[in-house]
Amino acid sequence: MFSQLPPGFRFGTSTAAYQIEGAAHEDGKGPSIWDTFTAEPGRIKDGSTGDVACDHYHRWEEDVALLGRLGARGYRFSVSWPRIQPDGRGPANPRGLAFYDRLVDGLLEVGVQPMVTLYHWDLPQALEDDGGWLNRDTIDRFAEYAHIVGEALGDRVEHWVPINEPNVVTLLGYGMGMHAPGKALLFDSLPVAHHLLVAHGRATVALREHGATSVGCANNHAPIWPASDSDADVGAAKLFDALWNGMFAEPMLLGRYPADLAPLMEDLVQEGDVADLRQPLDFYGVNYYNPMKVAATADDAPMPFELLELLGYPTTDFGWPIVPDALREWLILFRARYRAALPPIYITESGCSYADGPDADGVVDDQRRIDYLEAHVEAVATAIQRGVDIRGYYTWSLMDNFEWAEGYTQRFGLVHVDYDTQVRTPKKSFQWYADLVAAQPQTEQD
Ligand code: GCO
Repeated sequence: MFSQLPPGFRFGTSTAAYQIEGAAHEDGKGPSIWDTFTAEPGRIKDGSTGDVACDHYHRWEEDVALLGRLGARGYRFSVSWPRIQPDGRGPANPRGLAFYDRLVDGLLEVGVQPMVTLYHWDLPQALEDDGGWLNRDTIDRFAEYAHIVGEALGDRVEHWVPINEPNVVTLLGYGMGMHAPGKALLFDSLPVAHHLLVAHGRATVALREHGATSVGCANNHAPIWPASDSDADVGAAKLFDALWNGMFAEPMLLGRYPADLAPLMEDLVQEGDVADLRQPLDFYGVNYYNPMKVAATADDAPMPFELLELLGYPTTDFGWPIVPDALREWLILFRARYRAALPPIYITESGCSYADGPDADGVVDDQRRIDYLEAHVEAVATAIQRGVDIRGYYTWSLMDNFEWAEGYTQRFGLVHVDYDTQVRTPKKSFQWYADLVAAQPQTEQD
């Protein structure tokens, strides 16, 4: 299907703890900021929570069996910090650790290699009560947590991602209030970005002390397109590009903030921070969905930019534009920009929301998802041909799950989940992906 993909190219799937596990108050797990946020009226589109989600905490063996049947060698999941340290500090909760211990062993038994995300947004509420990521002390708490998980799982996990999408945590969680913890601090959220970056570096060091041989990242990146070629719109797009993309890529890869943002960050940078945050990465994870269109705003507007709908492209059921060529071109530009500083890339998230459900025969015909995946894998394959070192593609997501502020109104899975019965139904795209994986030549170590 994609002859130009190198042998051993890794296909995988991705999920996250709060979005699939459920068991939100079970076996000693403490509350996370998402347990708090979803309980606040009006925060979630359908008023739902992750209390049950896909009940993966209890059905993990069934889900591991699905992964074995899919045959994709990679599976990216996250560890719930409050399941390990209920208050975000102190000794580990043995029942929490035991869950992930069993999960990792179960995955390895069916030939699936774990890619573990330490933080996929579910901060222990107790730490948020002390300021959360606005509080520098959370960096030390995160390093302590990384040591605990690294010691417990470091001998069996293939790839590690300390923090998922620090830009979304910063801008949506603390800047705009659209995600937990729901703070709308605008530019006063920038300390969060710095603390996340230092925490990422400290966790990388901690994981490596426990034998981790592959630590990377999972940064949400998007091509930022100005609404017009006016100086104002071009300037606004450049600023948003620095905030959304450069704010996290430049420090991780070059040990510095983008020039436009450095003056805003310099007072936050303490002795040793740059050395901490700039740990060499073994891989660079890219979460890609679509380009973003940005326009300038009026002088008295709260922010100097605004996101506009990107028209002229087909869209998913979530309304997100489908632009696989933008992924290809962005990867080529990204490599040209960072060249020797850039380690091999994994696409750690790429996927689409389509509402297709089972028909009268129980078949979920999500041909649109197949078309989407084919186009985006093709874009990756062409980028590889054009010289970008990309080692794998992890689609978001293995199964339909809790889509943050959208609740359960969006379905991203290769597997349909009936939330009333918890019945899993592999969609047509599941078999297509399984066939794609089977057609991909593996190397002996895979
Ligand atoms: C993200 C998160 C995922 C989302 C997915 C669809 O990239 O926002 O990592 O948790 O569910 O991307 O929005």
